[in-house]
Amino acid sequence: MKRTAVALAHPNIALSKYWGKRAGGGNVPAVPSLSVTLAGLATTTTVTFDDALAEDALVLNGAPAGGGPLARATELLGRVREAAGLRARALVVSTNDFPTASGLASSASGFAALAVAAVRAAGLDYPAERVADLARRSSASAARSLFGGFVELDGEVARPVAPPGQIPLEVLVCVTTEAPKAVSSRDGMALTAAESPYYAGWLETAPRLHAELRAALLAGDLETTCALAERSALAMHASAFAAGVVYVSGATLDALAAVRALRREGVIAYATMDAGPHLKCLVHARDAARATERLSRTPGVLRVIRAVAGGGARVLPSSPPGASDDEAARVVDAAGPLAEEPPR
Ligand code: 2P0
Repeated sequence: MKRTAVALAHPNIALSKYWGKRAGGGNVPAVPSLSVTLAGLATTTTVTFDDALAEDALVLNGAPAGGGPLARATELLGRVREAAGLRARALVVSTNDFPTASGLASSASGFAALAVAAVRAAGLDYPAERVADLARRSSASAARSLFGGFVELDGEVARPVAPPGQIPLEVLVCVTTEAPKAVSSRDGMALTAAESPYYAGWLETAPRLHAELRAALLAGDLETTCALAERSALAMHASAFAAGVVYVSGATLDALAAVRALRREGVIAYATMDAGPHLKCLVHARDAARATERLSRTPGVLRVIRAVAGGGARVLPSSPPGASDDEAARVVDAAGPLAEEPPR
């Protein structure tokens, strides 16, 4: 027998950053974070539990994947199998409609889409919060992609805090390299915690920046929200830098200088960076075209991807070959609880 479901999730960019994990395991962040889920870029994932399969299998962007990516998918599938009392192995087919080296966290949208599709295919009746918890165990930032708009992850719990239209924000992703990152987030966090003299400072600073940013966002204050986001990114990178974990490149710093030059000209533009050299410019929507033009001609910036806030992860209708009509209908009906909120 085959049980299948398809899900879609968008990447997210943290405004207040998660960096570091609580002791004791379970992949629980040491500090709260707040992100914006991006529209227009998506991972689509199909999970098919199939009694005829001997092992789980993963196809990523059209190519069979093994090693670490397959092991991490299998770990999530194992949790779902255990909860659902299923023994069948699964075929996972996952596709990003954005380049993997774009600096957009494909693990966030990837594990969010995988969690939604696996839960649905297994027939588990989980609310979004519980699916987010499942995704968090695989990749903490993935928990935030379950929800649309502006989303908080505090300890083990992810929750939406404001709708996509809360502030007129555009995110300009400045791609600075096509190469994969040298140090994974996971390793970078572990090194920072173990070796940075400034990690304690980060742990003390991050919750305060997060609370201030959250309050500014809820007040509809775009400029303070973005200014605090830049502070959070710089504090995170400073703590990592001191452990020898350097994600920025010369191009990142040139783009940062361009963002600051825009600011001196009166544009509301701030910068954030994640575990790689790409810079994301947080800009007022009215100035997004001007900022894109400026950043596009900054040396070292290969291209600029524009994005706005979007919706949460959701089940897509599917009529898999071999599924009974009942099964196909069940998957379609199931789109309800995790459906995207209507556009605003
Ligand atoms: C964030 N990042 O808040 C921070 C800022 C990157 C820099 O969350 O170990 O892939 O799988 O939980 O979620 C990237 O880390 O790490 C991340 P794991 P994840 O977006």
